[in-house]
Amino acid sequence: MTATLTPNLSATTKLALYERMQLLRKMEEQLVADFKRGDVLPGNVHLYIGQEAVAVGVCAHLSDRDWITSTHRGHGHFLAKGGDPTALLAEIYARVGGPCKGFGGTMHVADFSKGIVGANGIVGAGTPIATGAGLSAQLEGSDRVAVAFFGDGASNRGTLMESLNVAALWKLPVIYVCENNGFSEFSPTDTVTSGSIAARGTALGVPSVTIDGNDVEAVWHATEGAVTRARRHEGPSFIEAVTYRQRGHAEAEVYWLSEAYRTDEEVAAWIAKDPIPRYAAQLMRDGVADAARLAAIDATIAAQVEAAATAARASEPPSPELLRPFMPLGLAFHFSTEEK
Ligand SMILES: Cc1ncc(C[n+]2csc(CCOP(=O)(O)OP(=O)(O)O)c2C)c(N)n1
Repeated sequence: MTATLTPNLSATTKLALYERMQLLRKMEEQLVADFKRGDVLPGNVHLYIGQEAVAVGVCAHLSDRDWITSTHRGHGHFLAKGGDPTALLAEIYARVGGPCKGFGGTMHVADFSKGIVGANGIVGAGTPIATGAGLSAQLEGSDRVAVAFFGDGASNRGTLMESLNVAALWKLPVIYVCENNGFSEFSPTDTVTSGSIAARGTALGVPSVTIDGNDVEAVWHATEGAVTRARRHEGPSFIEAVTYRQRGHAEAEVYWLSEAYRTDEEVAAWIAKDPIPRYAAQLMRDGVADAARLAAIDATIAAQVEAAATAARASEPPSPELLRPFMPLGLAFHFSTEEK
């Protein structure tokens, strides 16, 4: 992978990384509260809390012309890539203001105008889609790049090997970002995953690194090299970002599970390495911002999230009429004759 290009980030960049991570965190804290209250959230959600440094450090290098594909745990990727917070909550709340007009929900948030090709409920389905986006960039001769975000569980799917193979062979501008968050549903990674995840890229000649995914600047630097390489048409890269899923696999798991699959001590040890307080401490230590400045950023984000939640709740549930163009012919005929 390309050596470090920008050794020192500017104070503006550092504060922007902090601010964006807080947006992701506070949006999902809103969802934790919504789930507990049970009034606006019509179903389950998979939260990204604890992994914010990955999406934010990667997407800081991307413009609206670049693409990302995401996973069932996709809210963070959507927001890091510049997706609209109100639209995101409206989709999750099943309201017409969402990108799928409330019919898709949490696992189908997308915004093509921002290069967000979409979250995806099928584990491992995003890697071939990002690879196809990379192929389209190559065919049009542009410097666009595509990023596939996926989990350690998805790294065991054949789709990843197929994607890496063709991307390496054709030197496609794709960055494969595996978020190794310690679990595939309720299975610890080392009980279902052989060998090193980054070695899956190395085996096919793709420059691959394993980094601390809770260190937003480490993610930023690794991605800078990978994006530069991709924009120069030098081919794909693979980043394994080691992080931790602080919440459950899904918020609803408290109703499904009869026994714990991890200890409180393990969770606490990782919360002590939470990427956001850790970065706040670093910014203060380095004199980039004092506590008051960071508190002001936090307050601004909290107000933004509250406004987004209020606006999303005010959005109407979608009318069944909106489904008509997508109905099978027979059902559409039934509806049309019923009205007469
Ligand atoms: C093809 C497929 N197989 C199984 C599932 C069920 N499933 C949903 S999430 C998940 C675990 C995914 O783990 P990982 O890729 O590590 O992502 P994480 O949940 O940790 O973010 C599984 C097995 C699915 N949605 N799709």
